[in-house]
Amino acid sequence: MDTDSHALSHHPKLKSWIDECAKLCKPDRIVWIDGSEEEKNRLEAEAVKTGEFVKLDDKKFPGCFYHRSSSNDVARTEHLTFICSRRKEDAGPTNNWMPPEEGYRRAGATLAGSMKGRTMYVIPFSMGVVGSPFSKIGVQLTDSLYVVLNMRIMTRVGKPVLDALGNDGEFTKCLHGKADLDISKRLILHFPDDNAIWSVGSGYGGNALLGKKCLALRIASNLARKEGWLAEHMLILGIEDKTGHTEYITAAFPSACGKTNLAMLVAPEALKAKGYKVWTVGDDIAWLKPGPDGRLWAMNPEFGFFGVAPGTNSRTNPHAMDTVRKNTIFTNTLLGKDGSVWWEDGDGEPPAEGWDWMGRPWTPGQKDAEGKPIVGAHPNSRFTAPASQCPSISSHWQDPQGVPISAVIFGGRRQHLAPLVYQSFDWAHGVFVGASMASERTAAQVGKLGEVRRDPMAMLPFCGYNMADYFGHWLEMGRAVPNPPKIFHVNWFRKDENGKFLWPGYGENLRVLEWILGRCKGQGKAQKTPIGHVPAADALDLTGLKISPKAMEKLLDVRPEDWDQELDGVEGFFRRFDERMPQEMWSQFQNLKSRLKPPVHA
Ligand code: GTP
Ligand code: SPV
Ligand code: MN
Repeated sequence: MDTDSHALSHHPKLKSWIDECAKLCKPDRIVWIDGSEEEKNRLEAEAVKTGEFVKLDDKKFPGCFYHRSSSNDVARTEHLTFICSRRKEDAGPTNNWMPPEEGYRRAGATLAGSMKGRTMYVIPFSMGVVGSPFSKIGVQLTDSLYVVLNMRIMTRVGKPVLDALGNDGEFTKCLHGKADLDISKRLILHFPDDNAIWSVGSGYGGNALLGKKCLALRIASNLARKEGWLAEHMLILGIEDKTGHTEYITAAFPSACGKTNLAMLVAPEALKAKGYKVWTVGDDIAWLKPGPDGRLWAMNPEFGFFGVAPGTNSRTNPHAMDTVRKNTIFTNTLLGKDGSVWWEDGDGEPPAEGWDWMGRPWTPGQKDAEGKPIVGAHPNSRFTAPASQCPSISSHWQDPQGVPISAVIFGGRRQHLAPLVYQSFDWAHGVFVGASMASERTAAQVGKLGEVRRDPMAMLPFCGYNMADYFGHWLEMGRAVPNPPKIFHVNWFRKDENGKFLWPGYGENLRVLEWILGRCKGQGKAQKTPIGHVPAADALDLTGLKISPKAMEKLLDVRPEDWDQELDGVEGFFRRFDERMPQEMWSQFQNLKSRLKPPVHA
């Protein structure tokens, strides 16, 4: 085996772990990633040579590349994702579990010799600013150039990370092998007791970029519980008012439910006129810690955005469009023969000729045998772009300790039921609101689209331990932070009887955020309902927005008889946690039940 001449580390445990993995996977070569520009150019050229990358038109898309993943490898595969804790109870009823020995054995069998003829890259990476006590270091071994080039955008990589790690620093051991991309052998395994992740048989997104969902959520949520903080599937944004004062909000929505869009929100004219500006701190993951001022602070551990392409255009998300103009990797969109990329509900006309996300020749308007239009881009096609390129990036996005949070928002995709916005009565009720939330399934994970499933705190696929303990930890955090954020729930996706969205969404969502921030300051008119405080009929600033009073009424409507039905779903879900469920969650459930159906007194 040809070992990299410039092995950069003097960390004995790191080196012996790499030796062990190399012995298993048997790569021809080991190459350490240093994070330099020279390295980037070299690896991109190599990826073009192997066919993993297609270089896009350099005038229209400078520094951009196209990649198509295997057609059965286009979204996270939750059924193949496991928490390998020592005891099954510690993974809880919502996670797949496998004994650690079995995980190592099964994945090891697939990894054995799988890197013959390939290069194993060593990627030292930091989630959070390099060297900060708020950050965590990982080292990913991978045989995928695509993964290397994505990790270089999504995380801080290379020499500075090894320097921060020193000779004996802690790091998460991340082993990733494509093997033969066979879905029947695919396994995404987390070993919280060993601070390790093994991923085999996938080369895409959250399955393969191990710093993201695997480390920054599943492993980090375990660390966070031990160390007294929270690792969450949340965007972070700042809202600056006309005095120049900025308040920060985090929001947890399930995958493909609007985090990137909200994080990059552009104020509608009427609110711009009031002096509001919105700043992006993060679009997918937040680490929240108690600050010395008694508030909860949030930081974005990532360095780039891995965003959904379809639906992104200059009207819905102009800042995302500006962000992806250069130095961006596009995955599974349409590839034009003119070296362009395009996706459904994107900007402008599609190219006259191209290849769809499966590599088949594609022309606009093409239909399948049943006469249905053939999409050019996979619904979960994505862009990978540096966060620094976002025009609305906050000047505080790289503050190691993050920003102080005024409001936490939970939200889902619900055609019916959930009103546009409501406020919880207090922290414990807010934790209940998060724990009982549900959303319709999207294309970001393999499974039946549109099916309503319970997705507490948008963490169902990402919490690395028993969620009953996780709810308990959330309750505990409320007690540990003297001045915690207020907790809200939003739903941009309520539909009318014709199946049309009632709320225009996107930039207009700032009208809701304005009410939320008002409520945090004890302002903002509200009406009390059984589920929480909903804006009073005239409380949202709707200046310049064409929306009928009837639509607004429907958006804010809370119908006890519908919620009564919802209770069954919540109860069934909570019961899955047996004795482990904190009593407080059941008290909250009973309280909601009696608010919906006040007991009749004789
Ligand atoms: P992940 O990256 O998978 O975690 O997704 P995300 O939560 O960041 O979702 P994203 O912002 O990428 O939005 C997903 C889809 O929802 C896109 O097709 C958007 O166009 C659409 N969307 C986002 N915000 C809104 C909104 O306010 N209203 C409506 N109707 N659609 C929205
Ligand atoms: C999500 O699915 O929530 C994503 C994309 O952000 S992935 O990185 O694939 O998890
Ligand atoms: Mn996400």
